[in-house]
Amino acid sequence: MMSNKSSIANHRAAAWVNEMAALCQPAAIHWCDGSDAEHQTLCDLMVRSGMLTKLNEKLRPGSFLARSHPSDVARVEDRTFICWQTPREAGPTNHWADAAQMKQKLLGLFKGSMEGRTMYVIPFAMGPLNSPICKIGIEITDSPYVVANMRIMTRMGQAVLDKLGAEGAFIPCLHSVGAPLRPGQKDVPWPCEPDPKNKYIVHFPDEPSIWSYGSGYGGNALLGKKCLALRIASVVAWRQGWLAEHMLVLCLTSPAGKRHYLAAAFPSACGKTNLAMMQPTLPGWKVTTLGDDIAWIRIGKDGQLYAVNPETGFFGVAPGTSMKSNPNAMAACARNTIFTNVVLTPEGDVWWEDMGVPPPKRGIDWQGNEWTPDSGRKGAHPNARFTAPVSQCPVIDPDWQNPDGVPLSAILFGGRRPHTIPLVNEAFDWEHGVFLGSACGSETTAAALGQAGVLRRDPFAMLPFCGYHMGDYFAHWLSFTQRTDRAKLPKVYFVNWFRKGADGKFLWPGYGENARVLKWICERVEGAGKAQKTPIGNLPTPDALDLTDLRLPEENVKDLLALDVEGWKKEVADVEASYARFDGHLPKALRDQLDGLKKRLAEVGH
Ligand code: SAT
Ligand code: MN
Repeated sequence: MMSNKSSIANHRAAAWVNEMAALCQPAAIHWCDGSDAEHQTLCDLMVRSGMLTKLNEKLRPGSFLARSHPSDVARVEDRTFICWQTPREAGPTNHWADAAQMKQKLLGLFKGSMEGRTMYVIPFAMGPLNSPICKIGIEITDSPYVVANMRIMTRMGQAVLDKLGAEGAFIPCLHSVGAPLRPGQKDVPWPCEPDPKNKYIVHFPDEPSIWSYGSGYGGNALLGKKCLALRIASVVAWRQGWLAEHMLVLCLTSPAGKRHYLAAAFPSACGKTNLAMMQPTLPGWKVTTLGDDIAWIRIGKDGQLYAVNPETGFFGVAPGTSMKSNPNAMAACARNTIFTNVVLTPEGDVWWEDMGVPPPKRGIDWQGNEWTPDSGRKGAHPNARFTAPVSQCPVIDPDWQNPDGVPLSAILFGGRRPHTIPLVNEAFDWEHGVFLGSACGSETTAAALGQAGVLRRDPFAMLPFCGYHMGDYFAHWLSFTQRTDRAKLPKVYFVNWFRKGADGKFLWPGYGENARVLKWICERVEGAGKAQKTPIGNLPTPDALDLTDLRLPEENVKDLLALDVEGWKKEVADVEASYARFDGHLPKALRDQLDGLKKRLAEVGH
């Protein structure tokens, strides 16, 4: 078999690649070095095969458009498996499968799966290469689209092989789109397994290893991201005493130059990218970005929690991204970007719904069909994405690659909650904060296949990403009071930009105005900032938020900060129902939190 590398220093890596090649039967093997020349060759190849369309070099330099198969547009949570020894270890929120049986199934699926295709070997690192937290993976894939995306999303190529050396350990990640090319068979633009029931995103946490079959899309196929940096890393973190979280990381700098680093967990497609790089409307305040999706958090030498973004790219939702909602994301994806499932304009540029510019009179929609704005159909898929380098974000934080990470002042949880949940709520202490995280709920979005817009409990925004028993995960969070001085732990908040009024309209303008909430959080962290103790947490007093020049009706502010006792009673019942599934694994401290909240609500009810 043809390969561009006859020998590599790491014998385990070489042996594993040979073994997988014997299984998958590719026509050739290509070890990726991550170079510009390699990237160019791969993009040319994909343009020829129809997988990529080159965008207008003047309007969108170095950028491409891909259109996925219509069945392959989002993560497939139903087809995502965690193979622990027993289902108990995976817990009630994961799909468990018996490791031996699943391996047999996968060996059958992967047998000959790369026939007629090139097998790409991608050495990649999550986290800065010089960071103690850095983890190395090797992804084998038959998708050049995956290679091009991994090059943006991770540190990838020769430097990683060098770091791996002869003896270094790596996490094997095997991926195939599951569409072998028989001799003479014509390829399609987006090969994949069209039958959703035949896709498998499988994790073996004990090995650890990742096997992904049948999908070429984002979180299913870029295995460094959700599979390694969240599901597998959450398990490693649990064992080693750190945290792998679905969080953005930002730095908020006050007009006086005081800096606070914040991490925030919201479910997929709930505005993490927008918050991570927002432009504060408050004069003199500045946000700089460290990451928009994943944070690895460790206790530093000084006892504080330090966060590292293990990624190097943004895999952001395109629809809704505009100069108004997120000018920094617009700048980040102005060049060297891969767009997936957006509209192609006649000029060779891209467009999507709520981009803030008029749609082209005609274009090609995400399915490759002629499209006009009055066709009654969406031009871009609601989960259309841009893959853009973090380095292109105009407000990138100078410490975003700091190997030790940045010290967190506060941790925020949030979700899409049209009712009940106030704009911002401060936890009384760490345990109460963990309770708020465990009770996280949100309306579902297009980021995962399935119905959008229904409320589901998504503890810590980790429901699809926690690799072990969620009850044990809660206990792990609670254990941090024993791992460090409680006073050094970040303060915890729950925020909700999505509360609606009786007229169904959002009460809060969101985006850059969210800086007003962040400002209050920083004031609280510093021991100032006015708050009132309520049964659910500390809420800002009516005059505590800086609403200068906001021109928001007073009614809205009142409603946003109102304590909806009846709504909260329902909330408590719903959280209690969601806890039932954790049975013996639910920490007593959280049961106590729930009981305490119930009691406090009952008292105001009288
Ligand atoms: O999982 S993806 O990386 O495709 C995006 C998300 O759902 O957060
Ligand atoms: Mn995400």
